[in-house]
Amino acid sequence: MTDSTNDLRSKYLTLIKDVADEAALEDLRVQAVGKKGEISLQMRSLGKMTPEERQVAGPALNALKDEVNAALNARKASLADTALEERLAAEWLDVTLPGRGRPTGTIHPVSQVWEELTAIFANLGFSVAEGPQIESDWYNFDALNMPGHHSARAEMDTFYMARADGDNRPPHVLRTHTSPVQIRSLEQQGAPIRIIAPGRVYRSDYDQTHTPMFHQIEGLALDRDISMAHLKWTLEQMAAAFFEVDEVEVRFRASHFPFTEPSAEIDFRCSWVDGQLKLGEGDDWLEAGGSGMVHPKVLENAGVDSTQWQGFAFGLGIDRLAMLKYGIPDLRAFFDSDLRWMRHYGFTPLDQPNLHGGLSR
Ligand code: 2NL
Repeated sequence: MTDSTNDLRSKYLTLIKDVADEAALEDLRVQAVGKKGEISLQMRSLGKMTPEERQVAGPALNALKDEVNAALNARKASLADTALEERLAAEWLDVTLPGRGRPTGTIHPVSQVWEELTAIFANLGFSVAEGPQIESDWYNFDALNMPGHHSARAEMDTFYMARADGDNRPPHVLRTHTSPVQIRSLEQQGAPIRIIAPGRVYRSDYDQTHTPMFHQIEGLALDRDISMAHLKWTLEQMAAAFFEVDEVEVRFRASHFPFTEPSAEIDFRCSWVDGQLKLGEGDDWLEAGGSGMVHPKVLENAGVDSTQWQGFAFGLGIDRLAMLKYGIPDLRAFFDSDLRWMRHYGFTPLDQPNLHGGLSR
Protein backbone atom coordinates (compact mmCIF):
# COMPACT_ATOMS: atom_id res chain seq x y z
CA MET A 1 0.00 0.00 0.00
CA THR A 2 1.31 3.46 -0.90
CA ASP A 3 1.82 6.22 1.67
CA SER A 4 -1.15 8.21 0.36
CA THR A 5 -3.58 5.22 0.42
CA ASN A 6 -2.39 4.49 3.93
CA ASP A 7 -3.19 8.04 5.01
CA LEU A 8 -6.63 7.87 3.38
CA ARG A 9 -7.26 4.53 5.02
CA SER A 10 -6.53 5.69 8.56
CA LYS A 11 -8.35 9.01 7.99
CA TYR A 12 -11.60 7.41 6.81
CA LEU A 13 -11.59 4.41 9.15
CA THR A 14 -11.24 6.85 12.08
CA LEU A 15 -13.94 9.18 10.78
CA ILE A 16 -16.29 6.23 10.22
CA LYS A 17 -15.62 4.84 13.67
CA ASP A 18 -16.36 8.20 15.33
CA VAL A 19 -19.37 9.25 13.23
CA ALA A 20 -22.43 10.27 15.30
CA ASP A 21 -25.41 9.23 13.20
CA GLU A 22 -26.58 7.80 9.88
CA ALA A 23 -26.85 11.24 8.20
CA ALA A 24 -23.22 12.09 9.03
CA LEU A 25 -22.20 8.61 7.86
CA GLU A 26 -23.88 9.22 4.48
CA ASP A 27 -21.93 12.53 4.18
CA LEU A 28 -18.75 10.55 4.85
CA ARG A 29 -19.63 7.98 2.18
CA VAL A 30 -20.05 10.77 -0.41
CA GLN A 31 -16.81 12.43 0.75
CA ALA A 32 -14.81 9.16 0.42
CA VAL A 33 -16.27 6.93 -2.30
CA GLY A 34 -18.98 9.10 -3.90
CA LYS A 35 -18.57 10.11 -7.57
CA LYS A 36 -16.36 13.06 -6.63
CA GLY A 37 -15.12 11.50 -3.40
CA GLU A 38 -11.48 11.58 -2.40
CA ILE A 39 -10.85 7.88 -3.13
CA SER A 40 -12.76 7.99 -6.42
CA LEU A 41 -10.66 10.95 -7.58
CA GLN A 42 -7.47 9.08 -6.71
CA MET A 43 -8.67 6.14 -8.84
CA ARG A 44 -9.37 8.46 -11.71
CA SER A 45 -5.77 9.76 -11.51
CA LEU A 46 -4.46 6.22 -12.18
CA GLY A 47 -4.63 7.02 -15.92
CA LYS A 48 -1.96 9.66 -15.58
CA MET A 49 0.51 7.27 -13.94
CA THR A 50 3.24 5.22 -15.52
CA PRO A 51 2.34 1.54 -15.92
CA GLU A 52 4.76 0.66 -13.10
CA GLU A 53 3.20 3.14 -10.71
CA ARG A 54 -0.28 2.01 -11.72
CA GLN A 55 0.57 -1.63 -11.00
CA VAL A 56 1.22 -0.72 -7.39
CA ALA A 57 -1.38 2.02 -6.84
CA GLY A 58 -4.30 0.35 -8.67
CA PRO A 59 -4.74 -2.73 -6.46
CA ALA A 60 -4.01 -0.64 -3.38
CA LEU A 61 -6.77 1.82 -4.20
CA ASN A 62 -9.22 -0.96 -5.07
CA ALA A 63 -8.47 -2.67 -1.78
CA LEU A 64 -8.88 0.65 0.03
CA LYS A 65 -12.24 1.31 -1.64
CA ASP A 66 -13.48 -2.16 -0.67
CA GLU A 67 -12.29 -1.75 2.89
CA VAL A 68 -13.87 1.71 3.29
CA ASN A 69 -17.18 0.45 1.79
CA ALA A 70 -17.16 -2.49 4.17
CA ALA A 71 -16.48 -0.18 7.13
CA LEU A 72 -19.31 2.15 6.01
CA ASN A 73 -21.76 -0.76 5.79
CA ALA A 74 -20.72 -2.20 9.13
CA ARG A 75 -21.02 1.22 10.80
CA LYS A 76 -24.40 1.78 9.20
CA ALA A 77 -25.67 -1.52 10.59
CA SER A 78 -24.34 -0.77 14.05
CA LEU A 79 -25.88 2.73 14.05
CA ALA A 80 -29.26 1.21 13.09
CA ASP A 81 -28.91 -1.33 15.89
CA THR A 82 -28.14 1.42 18.38
CA ALA A 83 -31.10 3.51 17.22
CA LEU A 84 -33.41 0.52 17.63
CA GLU A 85 -32.01 -0.23 21.09
CA GLU A 86 -32.62 3.37 22.14
CA ARG A 87 -36.17 3.32 20.79
CA LEU A 88 -36.99 0.08 22.53
CA ALA A 89 -35.58 1.44 25.79
CA ALA A 90 -37.54 4.71 25.45
CA GLU A 91 -40.82 3.10 24.43
CA TRP A 92 -40.69 0.34 27.03
CA LEU A 93 -44.04 -0.50 28.54
CA ASP A 94 -44.91 -2.74 31.47
CA VAL A 95 -47.76 -4.73 29.97
CA THR A 96 -48.43 -6.34 33.35
CA LEU A 97 -49.67 -3.01 34.78
CA PRO A 98 -53.47 -2.54 34.90
CA GLY A 99 -54.68 -0.78 31.76
CA ARG A 100 -56.78 1.79 33.59
CA GLY A 101 -57.35 2.62 37.22
CA ARG A 102 -60.18 0.69 38.84
CA PRO A 103 -63.46 2.62 38.65
CA THR A 104 -64.06 4.36 41.95
CA GLY A 105 -67.78 5.02 41.42
CA THR A 106 -70.40 2.56 42.66
CA ILE A 107 -73.93 1.63 41.62
CA HIS A 108 -76.53 2.96 44.06
CA PRO A 109 -78.56 0.20 45.79
CA VAL A 110 -81.75 1.69 44.28
CA SER A 111 -80.29 1.39 40.77
CA GLN A 112 -79.11 -2.13 41.56
CA VAL A 113 -82.55 -3.26 42.77
CA TRP A 114 -84.24 -1.44 39.86
CA GLU A 115 -82.05 -3.48 37.47
CA GLU A 116 -82.61 -6.71 39.40
CA LEU A 117 -86.41 -6.31 39.28
CA THR A 118 -86.29 -5.35 35.61
CA ALA A 119 -84.29 -8.52 34.86
CA ILE A 120 -86.73 -10.68 36.84
CA PHE A 121 -89.85 -9.30 35.16
CA ALA A 122 -88.20 -9.33 31.72
CA ASN A 123 -87.64 -13.03 32.31
CA LEU A 124 -91.38 -13.38 33.01
CA GLY A 125 -92.25 -11.64 29.72
CA PHE A 126 -92.83 -8.08 30.94
CA SER A 127 -91.40 -5.14 29.00
CA VAL A 128 -90.43 -1.81 30.54
CA ALA A 129 -92.68 1.24 30.05
CA GLU A 130 -91.66 4.84 30.74
CA GLY A 131 -93.52 8.14 30.98
CA PRO A 132 -93.35 11.73 32.22
CA GLN A 133 -92.71 12.61 35.87
CA ILE A 134 -94.87 15.73 35.57
CA GLU A 135 -98.42 14.52 34.87
CA SER A 136 -101.87 15.92 34.21
CA ASP A 137 -104.44 15.26 36.92
CA TRP A 138 -106.28 13.08 34.40
CA TYR A 139 -103.48 10.53 34.02
CA ASN A 140 -102.37 10.67 37.65
CA PHE A 141 -105.86 10.58 39.23
CA ASP A 142 -109.07 10.62 37.16
CA ALA A 143 -108.13 7.81 34.75
CA LEU A 144 -107.33 5.69 37.81
CA ASN A 145 -110.85 6.08 39.16
CA MET A 146 -109.82 8.80 41.62
CA PRO A 147 -112.13 11.76 40.83
CA GLY A 148 -111.56 15.20 42.40
CA HIS A 149 -113.65 14.55 45.49
CA HIS A 150 -112.10 11.13 46.16
CA SER A 151 -110.56 10.73 49.63
CA ALA A 152 -107.62 8.67 48.32
CA ARG A 153 -106.70 11.61 46.12
CA ALA A 154 -106.65 13.98 49.09
CA GLU A 155 -104.52 11.49 51.08
CA MET A 156 -101.79 11.36 48.48
CA ASP A 157 -99.80 14.44 49.64
CA THR A 158 -99.49 15.58 46.07
CA PHE A 159 -96.99 18.17 44.81
CA TYR A 160 -98.88 20.57 42.52
CA MET A 161 -97.23 22.57 39.74
CA ALA A 162 -98.11 26.28 39.60
CA ARG A 163 -100.31 27.60 36.78
CA ALA A 164 -99.92 31.10 35.32
CA ASP A 165 -102.09 33.79 36.95
CA GLY A 166 -105.63 33.59 35.65
CA ASP A 167 -105.20 30.08 34.24
CA ASN A 168 -107.94 28.16 36.01
CA ARG A 169 -107.34 24.75 34.47
CA PRO A 170 -106.45 22.02 36.98
CA PRO A 171 -102.74 22.06 37.80
CA HIS A 172 -100.23 19.42 36.68
CA VAL A 173 -98.71 17.30 39.44
CA LEU A 174 -95.51 15.42 40.16
CA ARG A 175 -96.74 11.87 39.60
CA THR A 176 -97.61 10.21 42.91
CA HIS A 177 -97.26 6.68 41.45
CA THR A 178 -96.20 5.12 38.12
CA SER A 179 -99.77 4.07 37.28
CA PRO A 180 -100.14 6.96 34.76
CA VAL A 181 -97.26 5.40 32.77
CA GLN A 182 -99.34 2.24 32.46
CA ILE A 183 -102.48 4.14 31.47
CA ARG A 184 -100.52 5.87 28.68
CA SER A 185 -99.01 2.55 27.49
CA LEU A 186 -102.43 0.95 27.54
CA GLU A 187 -103.95 3.80 25.51
CA GLN A 188 -101.20 3.43 22.91
CA GLN A 189 -100.81 -0.35 22.75
CA GLY A 190 -104.18 -1.65 23.90
CA ALA A 191 -104.69 -5.19 25.22
CA PRO A 192 -103.22 -7.76 25.58
CA ILE A 193 -100.31 -6.19 27.44
CA ARG A 194 -97.61 -7.17 29.91
CA ILE A 195 -95.55 -4.24 31.21
CA ILE A 196 -93.69 -2.97 34.25
CA ALA A 197 -93.24 0.71 35.05
CA PRO A 198 -90.29 1.40 37.35
CA GLY A 199 -89.61 5.03 38.19
CA ARG A 200 -89.38 8.03 40.47
CA VAL A 201 -92.56 9.14 42.22
CA TYR A 202 -93.25 12.10 44.51
CA ARG A 203 -95.28 12.73 47.64
CA SER A 204 -95.01 15.58 50.11
CA ASP A 205 -93.97 13.51 53.13
CA TYR A 206 -90.69 13.34 55.04
CA ASP A 207 -89.81 11.23 58.09
CA GLN A 208 -87.87 8.07 58.99
CA THR A 209 -89.82 5.94 56.54
CA HIS A 210 -90.84 8.52 53.89
CA THR A 211 -88.87 10.70 51.46
CA PRO A 212 -90.54 13.21 49.10
CA MET A 213 -89.07 11.37 46.11
CA PHE A 214 -89.01 7.59 46.11
CA HIS A 215 -89.05 4.70 43.64
CA GLN A 216 -91.88 2.45 42.69
CA ILE A 217 -92.30 -0.44 40.30
CA GLU A 218 -95.77 -1.20 39.04
CA GLY A 219 -96.80 -4.13 36.88
CA LEU A 220 -99.76 -4.68 34.58
CA ALA A 221 -100.89 -7.83 32.76
CA LEU A 222 -104.07 -7.89 30.68
CA ASP A 223 -105.46 -10.70 28.58
CA ARG A 224 -108.76 -12.52 28.05
CA ASP A 225 -108.54 -14.85 31.05
CA ILE A 226 -106.15 -13.47 33.64
CA SER A 227 -107.00 -14.06 37.30
CA MET A 228 -105.70 -13.40 40.84
CA ALA A 229 -104.00 -16.83 40.59
CA HIS A 230 -101.71 -15.50 37.81
CA LEU A 231 -100.99 -12.48 40.00
CA LYS A 232 -100.06 -14.67 42.97
CA TRP A 233 -97.80 -16.89 40.88
CA THR A 234 -96.08 -13.86 39.34
CA LEU A 235 -95.38 -12.40 42.79
CA GLU A 236 -94.11 -15.76 44.09
CA GLN A 237 -91.71 -16.03 41.16
CA MET A 238 -90.59 -12.45 41.61
CA ALA A 239 -90.00 -12.80 45.36
CA ALA A 240 -88.04 -16.07 45.06
CA ALA A 241 -85.82 -14.64 42.31
CA PHE A 242 -85.31 -11.30 44.07
CA PHE A 243 -84.44 -12.76 47.48
CA GLU A 244 -82.47 -15.58 45.83
CA VAL A 245 -84.29 -18.46 47.56
CA ASP A 246 -86.09 -21.51 46.14
CA GLU A 247 -89.62 -20.56 47.16
CA VAL A 248 -91.51 -17.72 48.83
CA GLU A 249 -95.09 -18.01 50.10
CA VAL A 250 -97.30 -15.06 49.16
CA ARG A 251 -100.31 -14.03 51.26
CA PHE A 252 -103.07 -11.72 50.08
CA ARG A 253 -104.81 -9.49 52.61
CA ALA A 254 -108.08 -7.86 51.55
CA SER A 255 -107.61 -4.16 50.91
CA HIS A 256 -109.01 -1.25 48.98
CA PHE A 257 -107.62 0.80 46.08
CA PRO A 258 -109.79 2.89 43.75
CA PHE A 259 -108.05 1.39 40.68
CA THR A 260 -108.44 -2.33 41.49
CA GLU A 261 -111.34 -4.57 42.42
CA PRO A 262 -110.83 -6.81 44.27
CA SER A 263 -107.70 -5.37 45.93
CA ALA A 264 -105.08 -7.11 48.04
CA GLU A 265 -102.07 -6.19 50.13
CA ILE A 266 -99.10 -8.42 49.30
CA ASP A 267 -97.24 -10.18 52.15
CA PHE A 268 -94.20 -12.52 51.86
CA ARG A 269 -93.57 -15.23 54.48
CA CYS A 270 -90.35 -14.45 56.35
CA SER A 271 -88.45 -14.69 59.61
CA TRP A 272 -86.42 -12.13 61.54
CA VAL A 273 -83.53 -13.78 63.41
CA ASP A 274 -81.07 -11.44 65.23
CA GLY A 275 -82.30 -8.56 63.08
CA GLN A 276 -81.61 -10.61 59.95
CA LEU A 277 -84.38 -11.05 57.43
CA LYS A 278 -84.90 -14.50 55.87
CA LEU A 279 -87.44 -15.08 53.13
CA GLY A 280 -89.29 -18.32 52.41
CA GLU A 281 -89.38 -19.52 56.06
CA GLY A 282 -90.61 -18.43 59.47
CA ASP A 283 -93.80 -17.14 61.05
CA ASP A 284 -93.59 -13.47 60.15
CA TRP A 285 -95.06 -11.66 57.16
CA LEU A 286 -93.34 -8.93 55.20
CA GLU A 287 -95.59 -6.23 53.75
CA ALA A 288 -94.36 -5.78 50.19
CA GLY A 289 -96.98 -3.70 48.36
CA GLY A 290 -100.46 -3.61 46.87
CA SER A 291 -102.24 -5.32 44.03
CA GLY A 292 -105.55 -6.40 42.55
CA MET A 293 -107.62 -6.94 39.43
CA VAL A 294 -107.72 -3.76 37.33
CA HIS A 295 -111.01 -1.91 37.88
CA PRO A 296 -113.28 -2.01 34.76
CA LYS A 297 -113.62 1.79 34.90
CA VAL A 298 -109.83 2.13 34.64
CA LEU A 299 -109.81 -0.15 31.59
CA GLU A 300 -112.57 1.90 29.94
CA ASN A 301 -110.74 5.16 30.79
CA ALA A 302 -107.72 3.81 28.89
CA GLY A 303 -109.89 2.82 25.91
CA VAL A 304 -109.90 -0.93 26.67
CA ASP A 305 -113.13 -2.96 26.35
CA SER A 306 -113.62 -4.31 29.89
CA THR A 307 -116.02 -7.00 28.66
CA GLN A 308 -113.23 -8.52 26.56
CA TRP A 309 -110.10 -7.92 28.66
CA GLN A 310 -109.15 -8.24 32.27
CA GLY A 311 -106.00 -8.51 34.29
CA PHE A 312 -103.97 -7.72 37.36
CA ALA A 313 -101.86 -4.80 38.50
CA PHE A 314 -99.47 -4.41 41.41
CA GLY A 315 -97.22 -1.81 42.97
CA LEU A 316 -94.01 -2.35 44.96
CA GLY A 317 -91.61 0.07 46.63
CA ILE A 318 -88.09 -0.22 45.19
CA ASP A 319 -86.38 1.62 48.05
CA ARG A 320 -88.04 -0.57 50.68
CA LEU A 321 -87.07 -3.74 48.77
CA ALA A 322 -83.46 -2.45 48.59
CA MET A 323 -83.40 -1.81 52.37
CA LEU A 324 -84.78 -5.28 53.09
CA LYS A 325 -82.50 -7.20 50.73
CA TYR A 326 -79.28 -5.38 51.58
CA GLY A 327 -79.90 -4.65 55.28
CA ILE A 328 -79.88 -0.87 54.94
CA PRO A 329 -81.46 0.61 58.10
CA ASP A 330 -82.23 4.26 57.27
CA LEU A 331 -84.24 5.27 54.21
CA ARG A 332 -83.09 8.89 54.32
CA ALA A 333 -79.43 7.91 53.79
CA PHE A 334 -80.44 6.74 50.30
CA PHE A 335 -80.64 10.33 49.14
CA ASP A 336 -77.81 11.98 51.14
CA SER A 337 -75.20 11.46 48.36
CA ASP A 338 -72.69 10.46 51.06
CA LEU A 339 -69.68 8.86 49.30
CA ARG A 340 -68.68 6.79 52.34
CA TRP A 341 -72.21 5.36 52.49
CA MET A 342 -72.06 4.64 48.74
CA ARG A 343 -68.72 2.83 49.08
CA HIS A 344 -70.24 0.70 51.82
CA TYR A 345 -73.62 -0.10 50.27
CA GLY A 346 -72.90 0.53 46.56
CA PHE A 347 -72.26 -2.14 43.94
CA THR A 348 -69.40 -2.53 41.50
CA PRO A 349 -70.32 -1.09 38.08
CA LEU A 350 -68.74 -4.04 36.25
CA ASP A 351 -71.04 -6.61 37.90
CA GLN A 352 -74.49 -5.99 36.51
CA PRO A 353 -77.35 -8.16 37.75
CA ASN A 354 -78.45 -11.06 35.60
CA LEU A 355 -80.40 -14.20 36.39
CA HIS A 356 -77.53 -16.57 35.53
CA GLY A 357 -74.68 -15.06 37.52
CA GLY A 358 -76.86 -14.42 40.58
CA LEU A 359 -78.62 -11.12 40.93
CA SER A 360 -76.69 -9.51 43.77
CA ARG A 361 -73.26 -11.23 43.75
C1 2NL B 1 -99.08 0.10 46.63
C2 2NL B 1 -100.27 -0.02 45.77
C3 2NL B 1 -100.88 -0.57 43.55
C4 2NL B 1 -101.67 -0.62 41.33
C5 2NL B 1 -100.77 -0.18 42.25
C6 2NL B 1 -102.48 -0.13 39.06
C7 2NL B 1 -102.17 0.42 37.86
C8 2NL B 1 -103.12 0.47 36.87
C9 2NL B 1 -104.34 -0.02 37.07
C10 2NL B 1 -104.63 -0.56 38.31
CL1 2NL B 1 -102.73 1.14 35.36
N1 2NL B 1 -103.71 -0.61 39.28
N2 2NL B 1 -101.54 -0.19 40.04
C11 2NL B 1 -102.67 -1.51 41.72
C12 2NL B 1 -102.76 -1.90 43.04
C13 2NL B 1 -101.88 -1.43 43.98
O1 2NL B 1 -99.94 -0.08 44.44
O2 2NL B 1 -99.22 0.04 47.81
N3 2NL B 1 -97.91 0.25 46.07
C14 2NL B 1 -96.68 0.38 46.81
